[in-house]
Amino acid sequence: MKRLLVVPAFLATASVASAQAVAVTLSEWKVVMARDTVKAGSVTFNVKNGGTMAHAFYVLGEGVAKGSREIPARQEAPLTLTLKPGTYEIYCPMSDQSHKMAGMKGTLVVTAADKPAVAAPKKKPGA
Ligand SMILES: [Cu+2]
Repeated sequence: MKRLLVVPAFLATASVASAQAVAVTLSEWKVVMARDTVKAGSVTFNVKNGGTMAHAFYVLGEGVAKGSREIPARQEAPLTLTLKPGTYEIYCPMSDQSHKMAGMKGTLVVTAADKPAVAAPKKKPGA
């Protein structure tokens, strides 16, 4: 029996502090995202094809219509998008969307970016 060596992809992607990374795993016939809610801004999807045939990852909504390249089985590809708040459809666009119809789809919710955690100091009256 062969053992699979799994190297965490996120170890290499922490260069930009504000960027969010979402691990995505494609297989027959699912799209599994490490999280389905992100904050508005730059989001990098680290898309891994864990299946046995080629898949891809596509994001549609709020004026965004972009996808990864076609990813051969057992390979990975990153996809970085700038997303604004809203609801996005994610799916595999392969084979005339028959993969999507087979279940490779999901929903991504983008929330407004964080407000500053610390409130601005109040001005003292009459200062
Ligand atoms: Cu697919």
